[in-house]
Amino acid sequence: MTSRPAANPTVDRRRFLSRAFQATGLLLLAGCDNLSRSDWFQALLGKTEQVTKEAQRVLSPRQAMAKEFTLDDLSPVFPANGTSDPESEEYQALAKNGFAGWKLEIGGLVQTPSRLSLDELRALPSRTQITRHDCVEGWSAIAKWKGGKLSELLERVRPLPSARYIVFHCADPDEDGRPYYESIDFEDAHHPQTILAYEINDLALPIQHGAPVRLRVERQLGYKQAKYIMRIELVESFESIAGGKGGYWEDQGYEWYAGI
Ligand SMILES: Nc1nc2c(c(=O)[nH]1)N[C@H]1C(S)=C(S)[C@@H](COP(=O)(O)O)O[C@H]1N2
Ligand SMILES: [Mo]
Repeated sequence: MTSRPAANPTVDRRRFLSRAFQATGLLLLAGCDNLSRSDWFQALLGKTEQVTKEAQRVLSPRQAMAKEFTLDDLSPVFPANGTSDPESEEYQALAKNGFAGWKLEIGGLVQTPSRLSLDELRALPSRTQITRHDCVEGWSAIAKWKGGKLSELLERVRPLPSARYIVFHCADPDEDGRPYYESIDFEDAHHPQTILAYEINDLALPIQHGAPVRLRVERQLGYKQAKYIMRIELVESFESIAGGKGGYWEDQGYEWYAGI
């Protein structure tokens, strides 16, 4: 996931020194309020501003952006994986009507529990991004996704201070009746590339990819990208949900934080 090692050792060394400098600047920033008036520190601040993005990558890699691609990079075929058509009667009825009757329920630890139609979700500030999806089963594919920003949705429902995780409940139970679900924390929920996607490659999300809405949380692996989202629940802990590990695959031993 990190950038390839540079072939040129001088460039490598320069990168290292510049990162060390940035990190030092930020550490000073964190600890030395009283230095902010001195000239040299103002100068350092100016420099720091230019490189803050880089420095953040070093100090808090979870806030870094996932790599974005161009239209030329789109995969000719984007495979469907896991459920490709939920069997439940409720879902089938919604699909028949083009999801006109679908409402996304957002509840749990929020001040304003809400139900949003697809049109209301489409009216949220959105983001479009071309990213690579990596499945643990060994395939990757690049697609263009458009969706409402999860951060904007959360702002509207006003999370209570005790809320720590966002749980996505999906429409597709497995053969044993265990529903697919996933969860992320607020750091990922507020990441600019975390969206509730309703379009893939400029088309309404088809059923195989999670219609009407699926999660894109681009710094993590495929199984975190919950499809067929019916309900979002804010919780303090996911211990009492299903197997207690925060997701369908997590309950079967996968990592909860599936960073790439
Ligand atoms: N509801 C639901 N979401 C899901 C799955 C699933 O079976 N059900 N499979 C996951 C896995 S393992 C992957 S790789 C991706 C596949 O997304 P795609 O079908 O759009 O390729 O969805 C993820 N989200
Ligand atoms: Mo996957």
